[in-house]
Amino acid sequence: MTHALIVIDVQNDFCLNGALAVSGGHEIVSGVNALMSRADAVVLTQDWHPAGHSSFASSHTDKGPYELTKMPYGDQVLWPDHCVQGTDGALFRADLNQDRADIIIRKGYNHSIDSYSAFFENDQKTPTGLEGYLRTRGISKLVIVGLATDFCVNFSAMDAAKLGFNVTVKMDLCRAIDVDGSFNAAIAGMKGAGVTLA
Ligand code: VGL
Ligand code: ZN
Repeated sequence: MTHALIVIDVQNDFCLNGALAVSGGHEIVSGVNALMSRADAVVLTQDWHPAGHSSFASSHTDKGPYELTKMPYGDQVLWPDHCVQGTDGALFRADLNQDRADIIIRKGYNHSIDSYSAFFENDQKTPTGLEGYLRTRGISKLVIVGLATDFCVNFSAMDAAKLGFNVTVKMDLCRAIDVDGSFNAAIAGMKGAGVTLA
């Protein structure tokens, strides 16, 4: 089966000393690089927000980071400013092998909608185009790794499973944020959706 390695958001802001650092985020990079040679296709995703993005707590006078707010499309966790377009924090970790990437999917660039998933924005209907890319390349199996397990990895894996891809998440090559039980909820959700957790 033709398989793609989907590397989620291995960017400076999600790693050591980053604006939204995920504990141990930098530890996965060498293992992720090692998986690339075995994949038929390599996709990197890049969280890519305009300054003042609606998912930033700093854009809401009444809320702080990690608090929930209501958006027209549903509940949204508010984050510290991160992965702002053109900043060093939005760059991939320097030690990530970007040369092997066939395509880089950017997401979160619409000011008023966040996008955790590599497939759809958080309104769950605006596509990024990744589904079409994978299907036209004849790819049916996805191995997903990256940051963060409970947000962008989880949402990407859930959408991929709903779209009918055969999905494996390699847990040792992911790290979580874990706000308000989000890690356990993500694990339960992915298992329920038929995602293989390896
Ligand atoms: C992510 C929160 C906000 C992620 C991105 O990559 O998991 N989390 N933006
Ligand atoms: Zn983001």
